[in-house]
Amino acid sequence: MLSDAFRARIPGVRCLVAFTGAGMSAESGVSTFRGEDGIWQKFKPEELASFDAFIRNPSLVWEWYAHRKKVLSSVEPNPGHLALANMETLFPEVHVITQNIDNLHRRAGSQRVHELHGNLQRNYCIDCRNPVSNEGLDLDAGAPRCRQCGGLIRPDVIWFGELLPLDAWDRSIEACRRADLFLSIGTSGVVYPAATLPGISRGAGAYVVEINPEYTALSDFVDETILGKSGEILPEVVRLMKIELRK
Ligand code: BJW
Ligand code: ZN
Repeated sequence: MLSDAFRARIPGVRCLVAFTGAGMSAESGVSTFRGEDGIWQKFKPEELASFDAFIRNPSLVWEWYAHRKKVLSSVEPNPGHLALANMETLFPEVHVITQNIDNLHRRAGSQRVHELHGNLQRNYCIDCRNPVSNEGLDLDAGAPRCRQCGGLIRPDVIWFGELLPLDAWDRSIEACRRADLFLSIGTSGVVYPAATLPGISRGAGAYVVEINPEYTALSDFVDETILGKSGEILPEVVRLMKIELRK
């Protein structure tokens, strides 16, 4: 399953970057965005995933996020998440750069997680910026309000047109520049600036491998694509990595 070129790289890996998207969590039961089963089939991104949409109709946007928070409260990391956490025992430095907001990498035990699009565990007031936990939210009466100032509370996620968190972005760029091996997992690679990361890492010398059941916008720009589900491929990659490292 691993090419000779991929295998040959493994013993020299000091820094590994896993860059993940919604497909990473598909086998945990979390919907992807695009494609046949994606949530954008049912909901329009421009009506839900922008600040303008939120201000236009906060209750509608909250209905969508309340539903997704509920889904996330009942899902578990899958064998793919666990395999990535396991890679930390094999290489000196492992970074997970994720576009996902589901917290599943941390729950699987990954230590260096850089969240580019926020985290659904957190919320904040758009006026006073006060952070609000999920436990502190009252979602029964439409869009929740801040207890300090009465402002609207929003989920701490990154919508279209918003800047990515600067610290997570800077740490990601640095890791991409240091990486010897870069795995792009379960992302369609169409959302920017996240989609620039595989190219940045490859330009700095990393061997870039994509893992996805389908070819994507990134496929022409990686060293190889392994076609398959991450929950099945990644445990096998770990097994083969261990064999290469024992040689
Ligand atoms: C499996 C699998 C299995 C299935 N195993 N794999 C024109 C050109 C270029 C850029 C732009 C443009 N117009 C606007 C922009 C900028 C815009 C952008 O990129 N738009 C493009 C869509 C055109 N980007 C932004 O606005 C970003 N900010 C920004 O640029 O700031 C600068 C700026 C400021 C002011 C003005 C203008 C610019 C912010 C982007 C924020 C993205 N937010 C979302 C929502 C997060 C919150 C939430 O979840 O509700 O992030 S959108 C959504 O897409 C989400 C995801 O993180 C992101 C990426 O999606 P992902 O993860 O790749 O999922 P899918 O569904 O696309 O793919 C899943 C893949 O899994 C598929 O390939 C499957 O095959 C695969 N798969 N099963 C492995 N078992
Ligand atoms: Zn407030």
